[in-house]
Parts: sequence; C-alpha cells; structure tokens
Amino acid sequence: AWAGTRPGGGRTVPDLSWLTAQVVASFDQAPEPRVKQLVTDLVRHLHHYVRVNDVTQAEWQYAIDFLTRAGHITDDKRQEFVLLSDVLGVSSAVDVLTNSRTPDTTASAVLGPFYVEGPPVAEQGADISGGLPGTPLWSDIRVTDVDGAPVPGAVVDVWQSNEDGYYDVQLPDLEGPVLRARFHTDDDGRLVFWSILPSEYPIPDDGPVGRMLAATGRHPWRAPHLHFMISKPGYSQLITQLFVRGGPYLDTSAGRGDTVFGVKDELVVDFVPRQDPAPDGRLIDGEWRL
Ligand code: MBD
Ligand code: FE
Repeated sequence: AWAGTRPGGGRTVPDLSWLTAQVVASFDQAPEPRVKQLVTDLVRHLHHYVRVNDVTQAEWQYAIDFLTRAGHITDDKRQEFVLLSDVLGVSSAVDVLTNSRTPDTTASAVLGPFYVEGPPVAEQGADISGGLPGTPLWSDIRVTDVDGAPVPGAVVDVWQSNEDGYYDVQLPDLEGPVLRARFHTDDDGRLVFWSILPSEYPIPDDGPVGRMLAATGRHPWRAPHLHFMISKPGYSQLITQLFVRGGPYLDTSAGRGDTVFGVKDELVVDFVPRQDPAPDGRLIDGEWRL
C-alpha cells in the first residue's frame, strides 16, 4: 500500500522544538551562508512535516524506500527524481522563480527528463522527423532580444515526442537521434525547420512516480508540446515549450490538466492548419525574446 492508516490518530503529539533547535544549531559553523540557510530551513520544514502528520516509523521507512526506488537507475538508464520533482510541481515552481528574474523575456518552461546534451546539428529548413509518421509541422521562429532586435547565431536545441507520444530515447528500435536537433539562427535571427505535430502522452508511469500518481488518483498525461533551449553568450538562456492550442490537458484551472503543471498561457500557440507546402500540414509562427 502507498501508506497505511496511522494508529492512535487524534492524540497529542510531543513537542519537538528542542530537537529541531539542536539540529539547526549543528549547522552554526557552516562556512557558506547559502548552504546554511537551505539545510537549516529544510530541517525545520521536515521536522514540522513529521510532527504535524504524526508520522510513524513504518511511514517514514516507506518514504525512504520510495526515494530509494525513485533514485534507482532503471534498465533504460532513467531514474525518477526529475519526474518526481515535475509531478509535485516543484520543477515548475523553480522555473517560475527563475523566469521572474528576466521579466521582459519569453516565458520559460521546465526542462523535463528527455533533453539529451549535444543533439545532432541540422541545417536551416531540415526535417527532423526522421521519416516517422505524423502531421507535417513547419516551424518559422524569430529570436530577438528584449528590444525586438534579431539575435543571429543563437543555438536552438529542439526536441519532441513522436505521434504516439514517445521520445526517441524511449524507442529502442530507432537508430540514432530523431525528433531532436540543434539549429543556429540566421542573420535575421530566424529559424525554420520541418517536424511533425506533437501529441499528448503519459509520462513514464511504470515506476515509483507512476505508482504514486495511481495511488493518488492522478493521471500521467502531458499536454502536447515541443521543447526548445535557446542560448547565445551574453543573453539569458531560454528553456521553453510551445503547446498546441486546442489540445488536451491544457486547462490549468481544472486540477486535471498537464501532469507536470508546465503549461503557461503565453506558451499555448496556434499550430495553424496549412495546405502549402504540405497537405494537412501545420505551421508555427513564433517569436522569442531572450
Ligand atoms: C516530458 O516529456 C516532459 O517534458 C516533462 C516536463 C516531464 C515528463 C516528460
Ligand atoms: Fe516533453
């Protein structure tokens, strides 16, 4: 079971402030003030948490086992700490804090677990679909600074899932990377490429995080999105996602939306239906400020 029923509910729990004070005092000599602040406050919150919930030995052992399983490297080389942070909304919370430091730039969004360092370099106009089936998608994006001036030579990494909602790293039969690439913006800060329309998909739910979602009555679905990481020395780095307007799991108000709480209204864009040059194609016409 995810957690047992606690015996002796409703009792008066003992005071722990003397113990909390001892642990807090133990960090007194921490040489780095930021480290001291973070560990001290973490201890305060954890002590508060176990006290107000009158946590039992068995429950705490369960929590430790859960974290151990979450950190365990699986056969497909994943571990689930990022995913845990994502489904608890902590990744999004840190993302909102980060983005608030650069208020005039395009909204950011969480990195997620499927970014791979050093994707294959692609030319302007390239097709990154690797021939996988799907609705053709043409992206035409301009990268500017906060005053609207074009940013040439920016490195733009793109990654997305296929029509069935799998990233290449989840598809063992694929040879080499697909649906991920590194582009460079041209002299006008522009970037154009072909891929396919992304679809909604469940985050990996066969591990401990998936069990937690099931045990709490939550679904594992993410809204359809494309990932981007845009960098150029001298500019703030932008890690963001674009969401398909009209797609499922976008409704942030219902509590039943995107399972990692990654949707921001500003990032929901039209993927315009378009006949030319692809029949039944779609078009993204975007602009980002770094
Ligand atoms: C994803 O594809 C993703 O983008 C995030 C943030 C979490 C899990 C899977
Ligand atoms: Fe993703």
